[in-house]
Amino acid sequence: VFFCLLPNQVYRKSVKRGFEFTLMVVGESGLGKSTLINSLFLTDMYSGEYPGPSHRIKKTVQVEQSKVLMKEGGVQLLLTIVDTPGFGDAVDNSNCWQPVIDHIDSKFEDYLNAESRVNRRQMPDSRVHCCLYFIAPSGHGLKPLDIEFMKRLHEKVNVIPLIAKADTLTPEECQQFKKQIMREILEHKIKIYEFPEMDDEEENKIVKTIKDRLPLAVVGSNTIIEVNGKKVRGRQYPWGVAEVENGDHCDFTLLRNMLIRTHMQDLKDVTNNVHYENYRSRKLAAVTCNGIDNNKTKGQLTKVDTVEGMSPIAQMEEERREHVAKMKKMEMEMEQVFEMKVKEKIQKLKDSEAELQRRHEQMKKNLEAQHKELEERRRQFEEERSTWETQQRILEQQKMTLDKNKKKGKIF
Ligand SMILES: Nc1nc2c(ncn2[C@@H]2O[C@H](COP(=O)(O)OP(=O)(O)OP(=O)(O)O)[C@@H](O)[C@H]2O)c(=O)[nH]1
Ligand SMILES: [Mg+2]
Repeated sequence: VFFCLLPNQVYRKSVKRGFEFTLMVVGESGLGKSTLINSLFLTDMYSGEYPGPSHRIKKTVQVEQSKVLMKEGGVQLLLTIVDTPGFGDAVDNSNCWQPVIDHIDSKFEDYLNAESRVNRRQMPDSRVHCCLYFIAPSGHGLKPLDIEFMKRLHEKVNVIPLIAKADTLTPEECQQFKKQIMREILEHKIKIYEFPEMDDEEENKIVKTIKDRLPLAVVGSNTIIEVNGKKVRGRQYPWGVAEVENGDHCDFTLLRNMLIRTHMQDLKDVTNNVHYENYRSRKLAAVTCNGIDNNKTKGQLTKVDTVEGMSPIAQMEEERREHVAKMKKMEMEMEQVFEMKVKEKIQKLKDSEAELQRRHEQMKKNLEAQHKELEERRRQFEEERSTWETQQRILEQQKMTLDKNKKKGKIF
């Protein structure tokens, strides 16, 4: 309902591609995780009475994903909610975080694989962008299991701590409890999600409010109750109603607005730039630090073949030397080929020059021969002509003599 108010630039991008966001809930069993995500985003609600056993939310026994498509003013938000089974109720709670950690890692892995594919234009992002960590409203601070669990999560995902079932604490108790938890988080160096400063002054006020109220205290309910003629989500008690969306009763509305309105993009950015990068470099470290530090890189990280008895540094140095030698050899070969080619070309040019010369000579000779022949024919012709002219002259003279004699009448 609120993400139509996302910053303009983000908004335009989201209109085009739709928005993908994944939210995870983690915490001890029975703290109302499933109920809260239902209250936050899912629509199944029961009006009136408290739902009968068949309608109640069942205990979550495995990691479950549900998707909700939200639309508002043309913007699509595909929200993935990861519900995880609560822990702490088994006799042995060691490794109870494993299914959760595995899920987060597997989503990073999917993304890494998608990234190395050629066509990267339509990359689905199913990485977990935010993890709501539920703390029991005990009033006595964090349990060792909480500390351990959050420490395993904080390098992998944005952790936002919540006080579950805040309606079970009085406002004063709740205040005290919040302070104590923040002290312990600091003391144990648990890195929870840091709310960034915003450009907008209005939003900065919200950020300050959130920071002051951490960990956010929440109440979940799937029941609609009428309060002063208005239908609200709440929990009915003999002494009154705890209203889910009432800012005086808990921080539910603050949490929801923060998630889908003001901080969704930053949660995604931090996931990509910090947690995912960490995952990638851890993977890379497992590949490059193969030999030396197997203790640190055990687990799902893959070990790469090493040369027997060689330290990684020496191996890298060796590889570098091999590479340099290979390049030198290639360079030399290329130079040789080049020289040969140049020689060939020069020879070809020389050949064709000689050929041209030869043809030139031939043509010259031909011309000279033709010239000589013409001269010869000309000379012959001149000779013939002069012979003919001489004959002609003799004939003329003979004729003239004949004519003279005719006139004299001497003949006949
Ligand atoms: N008082 C109170 N009770 C709540 C609240 N939210 C949920 N509950 C109740 O707590 C019980 C457990 O709720 P679930 O939502 O199933 O708890 P969960 O954390 O998902 O439990 P697991 O799946 O076992 O981890 C139910 O009876 C809920 O009605 C709350 O905010 N206040
Ligand atoms: Mg559950």
